[in-house]
Amino acid sequence: MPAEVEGGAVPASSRGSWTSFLKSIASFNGDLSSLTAPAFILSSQSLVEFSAYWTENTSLFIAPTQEPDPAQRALLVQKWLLNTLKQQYCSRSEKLGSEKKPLNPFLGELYLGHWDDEFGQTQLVSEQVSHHPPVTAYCITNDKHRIRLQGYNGQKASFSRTIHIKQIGHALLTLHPPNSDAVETYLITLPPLHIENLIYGAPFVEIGKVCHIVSSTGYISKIDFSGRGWLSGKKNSFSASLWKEGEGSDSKPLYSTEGQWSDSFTIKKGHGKKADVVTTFKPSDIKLSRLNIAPLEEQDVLESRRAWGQVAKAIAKGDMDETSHYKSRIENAQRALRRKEQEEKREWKRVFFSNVDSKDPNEAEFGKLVKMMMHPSVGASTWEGVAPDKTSGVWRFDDKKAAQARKPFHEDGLLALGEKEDGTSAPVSRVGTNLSQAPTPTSAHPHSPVEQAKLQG
Ligand code: HC3
Repeated sequence: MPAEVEGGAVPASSRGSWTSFLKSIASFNGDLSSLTAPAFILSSQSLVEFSAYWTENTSLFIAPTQEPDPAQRALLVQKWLLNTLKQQYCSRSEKLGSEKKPLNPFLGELYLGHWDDEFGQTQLVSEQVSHHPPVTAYCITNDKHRIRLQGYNGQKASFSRTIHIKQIGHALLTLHPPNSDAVETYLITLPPLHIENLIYGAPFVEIGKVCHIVSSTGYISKIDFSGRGWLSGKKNSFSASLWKEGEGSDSKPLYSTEGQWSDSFTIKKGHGKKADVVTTFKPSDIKLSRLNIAPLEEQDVLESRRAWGQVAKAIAKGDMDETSHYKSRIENAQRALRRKEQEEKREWKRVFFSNVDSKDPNEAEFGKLVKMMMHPSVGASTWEGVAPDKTSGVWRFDDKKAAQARKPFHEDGLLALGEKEDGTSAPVSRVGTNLSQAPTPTSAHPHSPVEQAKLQG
């Protein structure tokens, strides 16, 4: 069947389940983790890994730290961000043929690694800081070049013709200009997305609306996204402008950039017909650095690849009974642990991140940037990037905690996964003190149709 007909990209044996999936998403409740997807669309990559997409282009990430001129620095930040979009939003569908359903990280799941290249070491820490609602926090630091990106994000989905996803949260980039101890901060907003091509069974992501970058140096970037069939008629189109607060505007910018973020774009000085081309740029020309992560046997039990190892193997084999069994083992152990924490009136300890209060003196700069972004001249008056009720707080990397963090990161690590030392299943009731509420041990029904039906990506 050609891919362009309804369900055409779906394997013949899965067409029925794809149709049921399409019917089910029309009425789902906004929590992406509750979507039950057919087996062929499940990915073995957890969402906690997605944080790495921000800086695989290390050369562009580091570039602003080498630039003495603040306007050029702000332009380099914009260029880096535009460049991350291909990795963040279409690398998976390019590689796998469609956007798969990632694994829902469990609370405390970690993804740790570092890029080692000519720019020194850039370290990545990504931690699932909330499960309901799901929120991932990350911090990426290059000490040699004194630059750090940190942020957190959750997603809120809705259905109207397709799946629409609002990203809740934000990113903060801090850096030092060359030979200076001054710190400058860039607040980056996260654009909304929608899923295209669902009906044909080969979904891909498109970015919508707007993304802003506001800086403590007064520079403002606005990126307007337009999908296929709008403005230029080309997919992943955008137009961006950069101006200085009080000295220009969105329509009278210092620099304007246009093109397709997944293909090529042109940066011009000024705007309109008289603007001079500064450079034309292709994200695919940029060398991406490979993230180094510890071998599985050296990983902490809560590190993503180690924790989901058996699920990933089962997905790769296409064995859905086994996938369901190992996924349920983690999910049931998590539920039992949450109950135990509730009974003991304690909370799961986050290893690297803490919740901050808006009154915290360290948050003053952030407060100023939020004000700047909400100013009518910038046009982000409806920004939802700080909504502690929707992200279980406002999350920041906690250097003190990080300095003390040692493997094993949690005493309850194996119990949190429902595992014993030898990798076999721990009886889940060991975790729950209230036996009447203890979930069914997952090992009891690894192949039951009920477990299969519950299978979620
Ligand atoms: C919506 C999404 C999960 C969230 C992903 C996020 C927003 C995560 C943070 C990253 O920085 C950027 C990012 C990129 C892609 C987003 C994913 C695309 C698809 C996935 C859905 C949960 C999958 C929906 C299922 C299906 C079968 C339609 O693909």
